[in-house]
Amino acid sequence: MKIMVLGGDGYLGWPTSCFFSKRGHEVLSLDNFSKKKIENENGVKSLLSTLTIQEKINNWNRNNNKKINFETCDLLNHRSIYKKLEEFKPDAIIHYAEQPSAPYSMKDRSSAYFTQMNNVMGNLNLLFGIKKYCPEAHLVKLGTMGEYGTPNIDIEEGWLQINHNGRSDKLLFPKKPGSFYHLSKVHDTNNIEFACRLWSLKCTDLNQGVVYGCDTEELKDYADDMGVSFHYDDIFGTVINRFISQSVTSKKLTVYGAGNQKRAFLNINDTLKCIELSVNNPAEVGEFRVFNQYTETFSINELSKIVQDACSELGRDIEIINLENPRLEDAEHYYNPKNSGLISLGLKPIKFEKELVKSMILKLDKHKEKIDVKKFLPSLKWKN
Ligand code: USQ
Repeated sequence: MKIMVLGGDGYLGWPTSCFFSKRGHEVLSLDNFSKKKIENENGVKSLLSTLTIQEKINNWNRNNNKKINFETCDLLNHRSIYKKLEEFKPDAIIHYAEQPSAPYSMKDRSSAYFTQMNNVMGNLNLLFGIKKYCPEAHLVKLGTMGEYGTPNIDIEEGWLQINHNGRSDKLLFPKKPGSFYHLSKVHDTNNIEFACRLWSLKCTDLNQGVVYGCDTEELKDYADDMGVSFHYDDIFGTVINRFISQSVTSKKLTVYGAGNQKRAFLNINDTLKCIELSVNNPAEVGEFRVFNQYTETFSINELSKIVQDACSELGRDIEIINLENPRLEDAEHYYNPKNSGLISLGLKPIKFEKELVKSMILKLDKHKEKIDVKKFLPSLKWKN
């Protein structure tokens, strides 16, 4: 299959390119390096995956029959993405090419503006490009569980059957996102659903939970500078990856607020499996299909306890600290999202448990001298 990976230099884009190359697919990976620019501007960087994308791809291509091709492309430049779609004619397009950080989007006007401009307009250019050059391609788009927020009702997979004043309809599930970043994904959802209706495109929108992990099956035998882009800072680091890095440096686990907020999580290897299941089982022509892409839900307190207990088993005494929550989020809430779509396609979830935490800690131990512990404290607040 011809697979185009947008955002091919990112935490998910690089391992996804390797995953499909390993399975014999033709992969064209594109990136505009906007995340690298934000990293440089904010003084943060990945702990692993320190080679450039060209170095990583050269190493990969030396060892694998099916080569990955990489090209620079900015979705905001519609001519650039049009050309790639016209030339490559993908069967599937995996779209990660968005500014992924909620805290960054809340920094100031220009970061909120960049996030929504980059994400929403880039996605819109892509939709017009697909319509013009490859309307049969299956768009697999990364959305987020954070689009839903934490409503006081069960969260369905994208759609909700509503009965109102004696009439009934199936409508997009109501959204209550908690950052300008999460809002950008809601806007994307609306645009894609409309494009599917208007132009009979086929799309799978993956409302993904918080991803964790410092390794994938395809990259585990390579040196860590070839690995996944692993962040522990308050801008790009997700909560589990931060807790593991805090444990490695014997720092306190930074629970925001009382820690009773619940979120949906999945291992990075399960992300790859979910993408594969989506690609192998495409949406129908004109269908806007939504899967909630996560495997487990935890409160932040539950997560911190699992990490703390795993540390104890390694003979390390790690403390937990409750910091004033820098974000605007419900401190106590109902949380019952559905995730049967990908499970019914065959997903076998990896569990977040102590053994896995210990293996992450032992892997990152080798890099602990490089961790800048000043980056653990939240520097960006939702409300000043
Ligand atoms: N949190 C802490 N301590 C920390 C960091 C985070 O308690 O040191 C808490 C936050 O308050 C929040 C939860 O952990 O309640 C998740 O925060 P996060 O930074 O791990 O994840 P988030 O900002 O929600 O965003 C991440 C990815 C984003 C993706 C999203 C999925 O960066 O790209 O869309 O996870 S979801 O959260 O389901 O929307």
